Amino acid sequence: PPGTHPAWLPPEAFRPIGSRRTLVLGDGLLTETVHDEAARACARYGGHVHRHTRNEPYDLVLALTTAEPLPGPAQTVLDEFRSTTGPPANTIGGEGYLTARRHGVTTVLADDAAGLLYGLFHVVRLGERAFTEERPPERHAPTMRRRMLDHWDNVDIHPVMGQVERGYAGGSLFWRDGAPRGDLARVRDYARLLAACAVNAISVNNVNVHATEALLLTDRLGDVAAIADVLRPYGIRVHLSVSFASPVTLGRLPSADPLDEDVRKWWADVTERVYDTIPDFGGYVVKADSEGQPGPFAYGRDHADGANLLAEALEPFGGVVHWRAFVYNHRQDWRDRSTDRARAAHDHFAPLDGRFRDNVILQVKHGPIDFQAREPVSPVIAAMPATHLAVELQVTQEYTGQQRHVCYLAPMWREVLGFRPWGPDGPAVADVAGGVSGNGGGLVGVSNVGDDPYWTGHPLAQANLYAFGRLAWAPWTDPAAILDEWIDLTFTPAATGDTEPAATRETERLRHILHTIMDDSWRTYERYTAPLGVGFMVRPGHHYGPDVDGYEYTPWGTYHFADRDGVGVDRTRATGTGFSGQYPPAWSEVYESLDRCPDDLLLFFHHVPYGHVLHSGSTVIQHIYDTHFAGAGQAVEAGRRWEEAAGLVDPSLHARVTDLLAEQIRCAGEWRDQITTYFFRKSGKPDTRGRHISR
Ligand code: BDP
Repeated sequence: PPGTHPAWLPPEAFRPIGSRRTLVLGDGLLTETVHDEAARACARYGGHVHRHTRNEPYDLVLALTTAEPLPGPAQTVLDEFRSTTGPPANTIGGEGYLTARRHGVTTVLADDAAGLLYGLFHVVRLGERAFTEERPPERHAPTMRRRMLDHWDNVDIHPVMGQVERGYAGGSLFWRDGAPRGDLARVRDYARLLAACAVNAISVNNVNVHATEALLLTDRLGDVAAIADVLRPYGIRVHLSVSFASPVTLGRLPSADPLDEDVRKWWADVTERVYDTIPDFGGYVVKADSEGQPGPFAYGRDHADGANLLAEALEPFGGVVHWRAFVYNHRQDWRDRSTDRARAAHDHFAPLDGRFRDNVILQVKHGPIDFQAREPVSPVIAAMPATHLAVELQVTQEYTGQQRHVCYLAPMWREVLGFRPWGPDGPAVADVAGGVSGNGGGLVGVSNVGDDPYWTGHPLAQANLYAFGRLAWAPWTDPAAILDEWIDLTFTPAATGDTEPAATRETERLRHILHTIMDDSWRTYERYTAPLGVGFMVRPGHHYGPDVDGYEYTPWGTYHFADRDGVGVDRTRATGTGFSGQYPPAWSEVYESLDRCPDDLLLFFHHVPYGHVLHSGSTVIQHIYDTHFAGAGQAVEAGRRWEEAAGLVDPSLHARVTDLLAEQIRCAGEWRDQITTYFFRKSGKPDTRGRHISR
């Protein structure tokens, strides 16, 4: 709740029972953080933390494998692990940890201090269970080494976008009215929150780099360094979004041409200064030649030239450039039906595969268009085997309810990460982003956090932040299991009851209510908004609420082509834009075939008559009516279920969610009415179930 902080460590771990003791062994900044966390918990619940092995019994041992000598319980666990798994699998590895409970002692071992920190949070997740049953050694290591959140935060308030572009959780954590916010305690809490789900990188400013923000690279670098200092103890490296035109706008050079010697020198010098100031600086994020941002096209160069320019400057310091593949023409001639925005990223980037330097990460939005509630997976992900690819997700709910609607996104992300672009026997998206030994581009999310007391505006949107980190670490995890973890970490029994069995019962009731509301909430949202993968029926500009034709006759390239006979975008090779041909055969054949194309994506790939029969047996028009009535009804049902949570959660949190659900119900009804009316008028086809559709 606002103004308080949750109990981070389970009381069970630190209650002074008998000889309860915690041992933290090892060196390095992050080991100090682990120690401080443990010490803080002990101060709160009792118990003692030791830094050196003594001849005493321990309940919790947190140690680096390099600590000499390892205390008995830790050595036993390490020996058992090594004897049961042969090399090379018997190493723990970077950021990984080994947990076990043997002979009444819970142990976490890691090769590096980041692993120790993540192991500590694993114990937190386990709660009491970490200290009850015996457990054999279990190794946990991240699938993706890069787990990053991009903040679309402006330093100055932007006249249209405000302090945070597409932010729905108040102001920025970092900036206010053109200056650093100065509340580093809050940034520290944020770092801790991110470490709890193992996010290890952030960028601190908007990808649309305006004049003030551009200065973070040079004159205002000290502001970035101050943030980096606070994030460092939690293992988080800072990145900056930079403008490709910086050599001109900041360096007063006549050009930003990536092949110009003066330009290369400018970036090299500036980058050296960055690393003098922030030695563990992560690197640059670049949006170029997109939606008005400058880029290499102005100089007749391509995006490999552009990305390599910055990569060259960062390389001596171990930095990376996150170069975004979100490049398209937002001033298309909408009357020319052969142009297709969905094609753009693949058209621009696939031919460049193999030309990027090793420290370039091409950051690809998960879908080919723009974070709609339903899109196919971007074909770029399968098209660039010689390039490090990161998959970009939108944690901030721009197109999924703007943190006024409940929309738990982990099921969508899990589908994306599990998608196999080459067919059932090929690697999945998670394998591509993970790369060999985790060294792929990883997962990047656009942050949904702001200075709101609940961090994310809608308290239930916190689950998306948490799930993002967990899926970047372990992409095969069941979204419902992640939700359980989040529920356990967020709603402590202490807040819900007094005696233990009663508290447990209440927690379980709350858990059931939250699952009922959240598990299917993404599909509910999909049902009452744009149908069958067609996307973009939102109000132009702010993108909240329905406006079916809002973008239909504009230069943005996002059309549904509804007329009296049918709806959808023909993206086939035979008769349409040819986008479907950008996939490997396993999927291009599926998507192109009217018979095989999944219902969910039908209108993304095909223009069909309203009477077209789906796999579900329903017609397109009837499906549109049915899903919109069903989805809006499910929003009402979510509101009803939440009423049952009164008394189970903090009253102010309950009130906040109640208000937001009222807005979701209103807005879902508006979507239902506008979409059903629109399609009824276009098609003239009545609802076979006779529900009221206004004319
Ligand atoms: C779109 C947002 C816009 C962002 C853009 C991006 O509407 O505000 O600048 O994505 O990803 O979804 O750069």
